[in-house]
Formats: sequence, C-alpha cells, structure tokens
Amino acid sequence: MKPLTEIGQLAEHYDLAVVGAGPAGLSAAARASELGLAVLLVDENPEPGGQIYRSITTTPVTDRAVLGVDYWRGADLVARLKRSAAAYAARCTVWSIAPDVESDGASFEIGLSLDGRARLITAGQVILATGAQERPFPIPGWTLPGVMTAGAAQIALKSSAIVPKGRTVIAGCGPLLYLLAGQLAAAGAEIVAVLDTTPRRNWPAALGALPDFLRSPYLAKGLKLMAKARRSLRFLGGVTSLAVEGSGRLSTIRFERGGASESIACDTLLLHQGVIPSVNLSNAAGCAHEFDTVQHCWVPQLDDWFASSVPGIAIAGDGAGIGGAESAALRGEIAALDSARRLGRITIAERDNHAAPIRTALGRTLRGRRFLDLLYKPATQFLAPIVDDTIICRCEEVTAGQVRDAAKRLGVTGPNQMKAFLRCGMGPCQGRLCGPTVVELIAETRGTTPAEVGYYRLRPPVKPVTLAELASLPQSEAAVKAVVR
Ligand SMILES: Cc1cc2nc3c(=O)[nH]c(=O)nc-3n(C[C@H](O)[C@@H](O)[C@H](O)COP(=O)(O)OP(=O)(O)OC[C@H]3O[C@@H](n4cnc5c(N)ncnc54)[C@H](O)[C@@H]3O)c2cc1C
Repeated sequence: MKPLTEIGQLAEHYDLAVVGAGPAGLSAAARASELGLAVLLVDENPEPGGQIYRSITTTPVTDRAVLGVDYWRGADLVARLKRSAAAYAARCTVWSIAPDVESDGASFEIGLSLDGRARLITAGQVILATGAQERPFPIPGWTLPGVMTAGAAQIALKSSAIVPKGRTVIAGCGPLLYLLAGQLAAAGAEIVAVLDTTPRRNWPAALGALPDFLRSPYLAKGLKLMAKARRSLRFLGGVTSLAVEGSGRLSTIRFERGGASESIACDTLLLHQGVIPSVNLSNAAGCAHEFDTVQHCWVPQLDDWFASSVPGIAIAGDGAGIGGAESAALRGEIAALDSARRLGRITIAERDNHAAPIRTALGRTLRGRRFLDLLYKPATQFLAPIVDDTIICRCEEVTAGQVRDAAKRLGVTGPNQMKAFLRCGMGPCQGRLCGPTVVELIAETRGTTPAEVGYYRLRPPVKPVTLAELASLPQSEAAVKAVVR
C-alpha cells in the first residue's frame, strides 16, 4: 500500500478510484490492485475500516470482548490492502464525480479535498463503496443536547473509547440495536433501558421469510446477541411513541406502550432505526435509483456486477443495498473484477471464473436478510413523525407540520419542489438527514408511495468544500467547468 498524506502526492490519473475504505472498498481496492490496476482508495476517515471496522488499526479499546469477534475480523482486510500496491488517501473527501470532458467520456473527473486543499484527478473506472448511514429517526425533542444516534455513540467508542455519560436509554429497532446496546454496556455505559419499537404487526410478513433465516448465518449470531443483551439489560418492547423532554437538555424520555404512557429519567438517549444506503454521491453522479419496498429505502439500480446506470461507475457494499459487512466485502471484489474486465485487463471468462466462488459465498451471507428487513421495518409513525412540531430538517429547522402543510395546501408533490418552498435538504448535510423523512411525509399526505414521490436530485459538491478550496483549483478549462457546473 502507498499511503498518501498530501493532496499533491496523488497522481493525475488512476485506472480505478474507490471511494470508501470500509469492507467493500478495502476488498475492491485490494482485488483490483492484485489484478494489476493502478488503484486509488480514498476515505474521509483518518483510518481504514469504514463503519464496522472503524479505527481497527488504532482503537484504544483493547479488550476484544467489548467490540466482539466480528469487529476484529477487519484486521485481515486492512492487512490485505497493506500488502497490495494500491494508493490510499485517508482524511480525503470526494465531493464530486463527473465525466471527464477532456477524455470524451472515457474517464471520470473526481473532486477531492484533503487537509483544506482541493484537487481534480481522473480515473478510468469508479467504485463507490460509501456504505450506509443510520435511518433518520425524528421524534419530538430529538435536537436537544443529550440525544444522539446509537451509531454516533459507537463511533466515539471505537475511535476514542468514550462511552455516553450518566443514565443512558437506547430506543429504536433493528439487529444493530442489540449489538450497539451490548457493546456500550460491555464498555461500561449505564444503560437503564432499551426501548424496542419493532412493530408487532411486522411478524406475519416476516414469517414467510423465516425458513431462509433459519438456514442462515444470522440465526446463531442473532440469537447469541439477543440472549446476551436481553439477559443483562432491561428491554421494553411494543413501544409505539417516543418524545424527549427537558429544558435546554434532555432529562426524560416519555414513551407509550400497550396504550399507556411511561417515562424514564435519563442523561443520554441513543436513537437507532436501522441503516439505509448512503446515496448522496451516487445520486449526484447521476446514477439511477429506485425505492426498495422491502428494505424501505432508496437503492441504486445495479446489474449483477454492481455496475450502475452510469457506465464505469459501480456501487458495492451497503451503499448498494443493506447486506452487512461480509456481503459488502464480497460485493467489492465482484465489482473490482468487472472494473478490470471493463479496462481490458482480464477477459469475460476470467472475470466469471474468479467471481463464481465469490458469488456462492455472497448468496450464503445474504440468505436470511429478507427476514430481518421485514421484521425490522420501522413503524409508520417513526418514518413520518405524527407530531407537527417535530423538526425533520435539522440544518434548516423545518418541521414535519411545515412539510405536511406544503404538500397539502400548496400542492407540493415532490422533495425537489419542497426545497424551493422550505429549503429542507439545502443545508450542509445536503438532505442526508431529512431526505427520507420528507419523502415519507409527502407520500403520506398525498396518499401515495415514496417510489411515486421520488427523491432529491443532488448536485456536487455533495460534501461541504470551502470556496477558497474551489478557487485554488488549477484554472484549466475542465476545472472552470467543474466549478460552474
Ligand atoms: C453508524 C453505523 C455503525 C455501524 N456499525 C456496525 C457494526 O458495528 N457491525 C455491523 O455488522 N454493521 C455495522 N454497520 C452497518 C455497516 O455499515 C456494515 O454493514 C459495513 O460497514 C458496510 O460496509 P461498506 O464497506 O459498505 O461501508 P462502510 O463500512 O460504511 O464504509 C464506507 C466508507 O466510505 C467513506 N465515505 C463515504 N462517503 C465518502 C466520501 N464522499 N468521501 C470519502 N469517503 C467517503 C466513509 O468514511 C466510510 O469509511 C454500521 C452502520 C452505521 C451507519
């Protein structure tokens, strides 16, 4: 591996640029490099590992039992990258991907930012391995200090061995809820309750997918995780509403279950409602997306090789649809094989031969996933918050009531038009936090589906980049066009 610490060290051109150094990106970069491609792997984090293996090379959490065996498996992926010849730029953010006008569409122009300096480079192929984000979970009062996402608490734990302060409540649903609760408790957090919002009515739909789940690797892992968490923590199921109370900061979480109202005094509330693919970069790069009704989220349209609708851009890992870390790594390898084939480095037959055993393993890792997706589909009232005052766009402070009003009274039919009326999706996060909720609220108000409503049309830069950085870009014709675009 060739570590790059300054933007000037990047080459002008790579055969393949891989965005994201989680399991998908690490595997894709290593495999492509092993096949002889000139590879650049970039990630905005200081260390490789992505979400699951975050800080694997530097974490101060040395007790292996705290983060669990799955976490430490990431070391093998990083070691494979280190053995490869791939270039790796940490703390490097990709803010744009567009066809390179000077190469007549034969390569992509990629906008990068590292240490306050921007740069445009080109790459013949691109693999987006940008992973997942937690599903937005707006409830009344969720913007008060003391409330954060469970994933954010996990980031603090993995990267800095920090656990939440005081009496801590975790609320939400999804398989990761058990993992996160278990990890934080093992690390010494005082978890006073886990409020499970999994809708009981999901069970009939999920039961149809149970046979595959019973034959899947998820079963043993999931049961072990649940048994451990339930044995040591106070789980309250059937929670149907949540609201944060406190003056200037969280002091109480109020919730309903079984038709009765209850409350718990706490210092920290961690929210988690599953994860969804991060689609901002793929969306801004022009890749077509569709609404997956089982995972209930937007996913890119891909072929069997994870190639998107934009020739030359593939999307691997959880960014292609939630499948977990093992499947992310396998999907990264398959996408890398196809990139090598597209660049003419291997034949179709070689690609197919290399991919066959990986596909078998991929089928095994994904078996049982459908059961989890159906069981942990969030309740409607958490997807489209009922209480009108609930802030859904934190950047622009737009409420659920404002979106409903615009959809009903002003006849706004889609999220792009909603931007013009309310500015939701126009702040620094560029819709990452409000997008899914805005779509749900419009669909609910207009009596239609998220698929009908559509999603934000995003534009580069997809991540904040300063004007000074843009202004300092070399003034080639392509650079001027990149800024003007
Ligand atoms: C907060 C959180 C915590 C999770 N924890 C776990 C866990 O403990 N166990 C588990 O099984 N699953 C976990 N998951 C699910 C999960 O993401 C894994 O299935 C796995 O990490 C997916 O791998 P990936 O390679 O697809 O993406 P990721 O591991 O998410 O890696 C994506 C990488 O892309 C980088 N990136 C994204 N956009 C850009 C950009 N524009 N420029 C530069 N870099 C960029 C990110 O910094 C990140 O490192 C978690 C998900 C989230 C959101």
